[in-house]
Amino acid sequence: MKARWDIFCSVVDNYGDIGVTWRLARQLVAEHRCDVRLWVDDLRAFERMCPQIDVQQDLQWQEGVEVRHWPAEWVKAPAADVVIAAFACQLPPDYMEAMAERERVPLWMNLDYLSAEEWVVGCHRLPSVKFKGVQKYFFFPGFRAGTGGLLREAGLLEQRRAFQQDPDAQRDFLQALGIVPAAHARLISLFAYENAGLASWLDVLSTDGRATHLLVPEGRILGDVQRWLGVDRLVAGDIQQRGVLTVQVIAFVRQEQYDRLLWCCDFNAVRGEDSFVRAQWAGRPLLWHIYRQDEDIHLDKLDAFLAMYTANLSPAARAAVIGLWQAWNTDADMAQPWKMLLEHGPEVNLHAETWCLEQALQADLATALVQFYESWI
Ligand code: TRH
Repeated sequence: MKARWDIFCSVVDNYGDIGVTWRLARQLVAEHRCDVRLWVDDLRAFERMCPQIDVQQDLQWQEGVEVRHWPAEWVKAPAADVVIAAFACQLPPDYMEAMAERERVPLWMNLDYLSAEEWVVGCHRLPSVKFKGVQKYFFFPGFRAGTGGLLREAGLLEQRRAFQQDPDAQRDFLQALGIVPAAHARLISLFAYENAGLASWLDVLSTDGRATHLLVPEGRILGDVQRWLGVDRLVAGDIQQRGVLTVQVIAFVRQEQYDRLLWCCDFNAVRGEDSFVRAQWAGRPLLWHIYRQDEDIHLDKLDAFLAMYTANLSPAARAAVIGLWQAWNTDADMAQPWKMLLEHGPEVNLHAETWCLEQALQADLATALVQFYESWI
């Protein structure tokens, strides 16, 4: 019998909550033959990365996943064999009752936030709270051995490599999105939150010795881009030129297309959680805009990742990567750190692929969840 999984996603803000759960749901269906119901409280956020979503439908099937609108007024539904509360979201009280009423109680997990901090290893798979005999467990994704790993579909790296070795496929893909970079221009994607340091980075890119074509998906950073360009309102399709820098605004694309976009770029600025992981699988150098948390605790997370990521770089390249990422995450001036990074370009490029391969040695998150369930029953 196929195991039935319920994944609960409450969209707090932005796209990471739905981005992660949608990716996980699809993978459980496609690679582990699970029956998956994905409960989402905000179908509009979902629609951005999956345009075939019908926001009016409470129940629909998408790529083998039963997508359910998670209504404010809960309608009774039987509990599944495995229940995932993504990012510590609160399950409907009636659903919790349904879990407790089952003959065999379900495996209930909190799928936590991604962090490279060491303590994650000690907490991964630990029991959390209990509700009427139903035990909840912590499940932590992560970069270290002993965590739940990262979302990575089977064959992803092979597909990525084939695409990166096929200039025609890349050109056709970009052209279909209206992107035609000049020959030899450096292609950069920019997905970030508001950032006061952006202007200094754009200044240096516009006066650099090499041309840059910057792709900016519509979103939160656009205000800073507009201010730097001195224009009122940018929309998808707009292209502006300043010195050797071309700035192109692009529409938010489907998740699979966003992967390909990252694969095409020489450098990717990403944010949050899911785009951050996808940029690592792209095997290209990246810059992470971490999601801000109270009391700057996100900076500990940033340092923990940087310590791991740069451990095998030469001291000078390590300092360059750390300097750039720290500047970006503290709204500091980006000019000098960017120039430093360029000086170590070849080493940092090579390292991006090595890091990707090292991370791919771990079991992926979906497999780790399935294995946990199998060992639990
Ligand atoms: O959007 P994010 O900032 O999301 C989150 C949320 O804020 C969440 O609450 C917080 O906990 C988390 O960050 C840390 O960044 P993220 O995680 O990268 O999610 C973006 C998703 O959008 C990801 O799945 C990739 C997808 N995407 C597309 O599908 N198409 C696009 O064009 C772009 C730019 C992104």
